[in-house]
Amino acid sequence: MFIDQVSVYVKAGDGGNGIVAFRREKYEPMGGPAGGDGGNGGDVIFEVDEGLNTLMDFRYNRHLKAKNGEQGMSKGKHGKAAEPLIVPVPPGTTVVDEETGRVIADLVHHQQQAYIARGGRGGRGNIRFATSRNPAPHLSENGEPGEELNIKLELKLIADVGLVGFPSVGKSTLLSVVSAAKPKIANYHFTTLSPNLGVVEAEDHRSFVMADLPGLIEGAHEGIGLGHQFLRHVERTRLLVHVIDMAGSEGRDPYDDFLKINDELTKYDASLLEKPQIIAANKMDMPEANDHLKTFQDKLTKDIPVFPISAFTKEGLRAMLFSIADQLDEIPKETVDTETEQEKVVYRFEKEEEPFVISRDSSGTFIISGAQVEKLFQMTNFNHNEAVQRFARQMRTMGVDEALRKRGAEDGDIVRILDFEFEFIE
Ligand SMILES: Nc1nc2c(ncn2[C@@H]2O[C@H](COP(=O)(O)OP(=O)(O)OP(=O)(O)O)[C@@H](O)[C@H]2O)c(=O)[nH]1
Ligand SMILES: [Mg+2]
Repeated sequence: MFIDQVSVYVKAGDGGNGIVAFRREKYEPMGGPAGGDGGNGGDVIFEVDEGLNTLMDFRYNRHLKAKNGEQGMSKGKHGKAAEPLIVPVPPGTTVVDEETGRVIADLVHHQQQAYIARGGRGGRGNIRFATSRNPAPHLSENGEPGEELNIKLELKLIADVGLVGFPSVGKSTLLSVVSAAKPKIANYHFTTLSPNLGVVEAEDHRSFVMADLPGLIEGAHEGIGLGHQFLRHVERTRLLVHVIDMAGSEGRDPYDDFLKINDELTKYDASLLEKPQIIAANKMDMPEANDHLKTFQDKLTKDIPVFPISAFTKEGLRAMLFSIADQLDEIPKETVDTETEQEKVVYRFEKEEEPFVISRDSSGTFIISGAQVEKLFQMTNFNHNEAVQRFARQMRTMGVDEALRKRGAEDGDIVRILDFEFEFIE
């Protein structure tokens, strides 16, 4: 129901280029091939960190790029492979391919990993192309480009903290000043008709999810007012923040409010009162609030912490948020039930595509596109004639020549792949 969503671009590292080199040692002026392979590019891997509960970090970091592999070196040395980029995500994160809508991964338990984008393979150096017929090849391969894609991350939010209290005590106002949520605020009852969730970040960067619930009144458990339908959201929270209008702006007695709301909660479900509760004594900016607070504290028999605050002036909020974060640290999250704990499918990122597609632009140029040919093209080092010849052979084997001929290509026609143009030669 409540979904935190963010779009992110991911790019795995490109493989390093292989190189063309020859041994040149003292007594061996023109030795054999010695060009090393490029290292593999880094993968982009998501890993569940159970300490996280929001996608907030991604809002400031929408581009995730793994490093490229190193180039091959002379003397047959391989380039170093790049380390994978491991990105922590909160449990419950679903990763969707933005283009196809396909679910790439469902990340559930601690340290579960999923490959989101694969790093490119390192290109081969000329050592690897040596054969008995061509012992000194002037041919190497460029690295394979790393996978790149746009993804959408989705996190189903479960509130850690629920705000309960009478209508108009300032629950929505409170949520609006401690989170980016923009709930409707007004001085009439039942302004809030359905729960609003916001992600709250304490100043030390601990964060939690807070739900602003519709106001409760006497008889809510029997369906009076907006009724009890929202109390089920309260059931799933770990901590209740009982918001009280300490100014008594509507003529009610604050302590009486406190008893009545707790009574409603108990009648709905007695276990609700076992949840840890703190009291947010709100509207302390009003002149009469201080006297009320004293009386309230005198009457309060339960050992519940009271935080005098003003959602208006933001006074007292910092201390309250710290205390909430501290308490949440102590309260375990609902344990994932064993059924969902069982092997979750991790969907791998693979594209099924035509190896190539031929089209023509308005000037009649043939355009060859498609991931597979484009990859071959990018892996070809056109500085070496032998590499160019190899590329031509690969195209022929894939059936590109044949297909071009069928589309009517003739000697001398212009063919383009990416930004590279060449002539078609029968
Ligand atoms: N003086 C003062 N007024 C406040 C404070 N917090 C909220 N208010 C006012 O109280 C009124 C009700 O605020 P809301 O945040 O809509 O109250 P609510 O608890 O969400 O109300 P419902 O959604 O109807 O249950 C608004 O007019 C607010 O401006 C505060 O700290 N001081
Ligand atoms: Mg409200």
